[in-house]
Amino acid sequence: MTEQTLFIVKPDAVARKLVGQIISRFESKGFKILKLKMFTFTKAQAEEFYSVHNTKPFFGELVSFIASGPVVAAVIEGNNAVATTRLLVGATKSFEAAPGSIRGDFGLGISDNIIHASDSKESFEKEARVVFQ
Ligand code: FUP
Repeated sequence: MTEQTLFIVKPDAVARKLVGQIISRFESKGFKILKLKMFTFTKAQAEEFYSVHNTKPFFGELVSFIASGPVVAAVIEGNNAVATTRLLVGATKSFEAAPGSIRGDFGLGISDNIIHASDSKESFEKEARVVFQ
């Protein structure tokens, strides 16, 4: 089923010049890029983006990290986009993520885990609204 989802190349990956390699993985997999934007989150925008986590102990760290430098956000489209993108991204803790996944190949961190991807259609709709207005 054709779906859309959103991913964000996080500040750690932008700083490490991994943007091209990461976007390339989604293109190689067959997804179509519908929207692409480089920007830096304001603190308020980051708090809204991550509002589902606002009771978690790591919320402050999460918000300050995502707002710490430029990110690249994309809306992509393709078959089973939400679940397949999560597979390409890999487990949350990069040091546990499977080799072959983006986090598994490029990172070691938890907050600084290279990439964010929407985890449901509802999350995609909310996150796309926050990022692309
Ligand atoms: P994911 O969907 O894989 O990005 O992971 P979650 O939605 O569970 O977590 C969102 C973000 O919170 C992760 F990208 C990293 C951060 N996080 C922490 O910093 N500490 C934790 O213990 C869990 C998540």
